[in-house]
Amino acid sequence: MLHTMRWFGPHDPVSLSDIRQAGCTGVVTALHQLPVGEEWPVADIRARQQLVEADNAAHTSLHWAVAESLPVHESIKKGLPARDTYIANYQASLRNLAACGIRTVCYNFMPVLDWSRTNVRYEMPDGSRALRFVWQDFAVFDLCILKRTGALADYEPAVAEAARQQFAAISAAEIADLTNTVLLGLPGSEEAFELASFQQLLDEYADIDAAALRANLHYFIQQVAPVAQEVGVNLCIHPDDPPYPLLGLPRVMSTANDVAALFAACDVPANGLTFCTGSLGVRADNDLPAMVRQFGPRIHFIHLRATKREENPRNFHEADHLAGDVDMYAVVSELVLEEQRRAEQGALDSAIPMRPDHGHQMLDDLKKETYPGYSAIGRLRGLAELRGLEYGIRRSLAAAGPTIAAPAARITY
Ligand code: DNO
Ligand code: MN
Repeated sequence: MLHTMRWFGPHDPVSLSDIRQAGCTGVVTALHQLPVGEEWPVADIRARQQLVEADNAAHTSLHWAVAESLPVHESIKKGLPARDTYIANYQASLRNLAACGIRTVCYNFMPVLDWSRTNVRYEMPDGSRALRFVWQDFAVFDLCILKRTGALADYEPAVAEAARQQFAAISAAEIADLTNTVLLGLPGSEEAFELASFQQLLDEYADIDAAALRANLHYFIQQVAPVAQEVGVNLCIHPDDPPYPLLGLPRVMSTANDVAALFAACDVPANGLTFCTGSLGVRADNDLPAMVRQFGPRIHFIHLRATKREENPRNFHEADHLAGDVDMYAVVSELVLEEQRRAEQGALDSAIPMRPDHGHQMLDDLKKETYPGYSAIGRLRGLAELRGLEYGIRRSLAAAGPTIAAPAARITY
């Protein structure tokens, strides 16, 4: 695997030097400063690339390996007439990224909100802080703060009642905190929202059910994947996070069937997947090692983290990277085997870019302002554990003998 970390650009409190010292050679970044839907000009891409590479003469080399995310404009998700203009911009951005040598592009197709949590400071038993999603807390936001039209139908009566009681008992500060966590957006989300105008954004999806959203996704991929294929870019959709509908909005990238339908809609290798174990692993009915076997050649990017479901199966928190519900040994073994198959088939570069997706806020970072999920030390710990796991798997596969070809060593210690 190509070890990478996300970098939010010059304002990120985690520096490129930190990322290099964590053991990465790849950087995952995006032109967050550009409005969603605009073409990414070559000059802006090059400028970001130069920042990433600025210190390479003096130190080990870093390069911009993955664009995450090249966001999809809401007009495309809603299937509005304006979508064709935004799709043309998207195609132009893909060509521009390819011209700069950036060949992996991640996106998602979640309506309105990107990833969602209800708590970004959940205390773990060891004192570190994790991200957590609690269905009842989300109901507090939805039913009592936002007061969304039709929300009641989405919650079990007992959850709705408990949410009302909880709302009556919490402080104004806690209400503000929950509102900000949901609406102001988590790192990487391209937009922040205001409570007063939020219902309007949801209303625009009133006539868009899962089938309509899926049709809009398939229309999009049929326009952009052939361009990606032509210019040598691997597109990779990020799964829904969490992988079930929120706020009455449909979600169509949560299961193996969703992925298979996307691939069938435009059957070119460039139409691929970001294999995010933390997102897919929230659903007990997703068999992750089997999904790696099913979609192997189409996995163009990997996010590794572990989520732990709680008593209410819709609740989860982000556990230590190897410690959640997903069998990370099995998943990483399948991914290593996929890379071996690529090497055996003569792929020039069989290493799939991988990043530790989030980490706990811990040690010195507890005293710092950090982007939730993206502090340095927790991700460094996660990457170190994952590299160790990968290394052990590679060594034991090599020791198993010539029936399984050992790939060229990717990790040097
Ligand atoms: C969730 C987060 C998100 C994700 C984007 C991809 O797992 O890492 O920022 O990367 O939604 O488009
Ligand atoms: Mn992810």
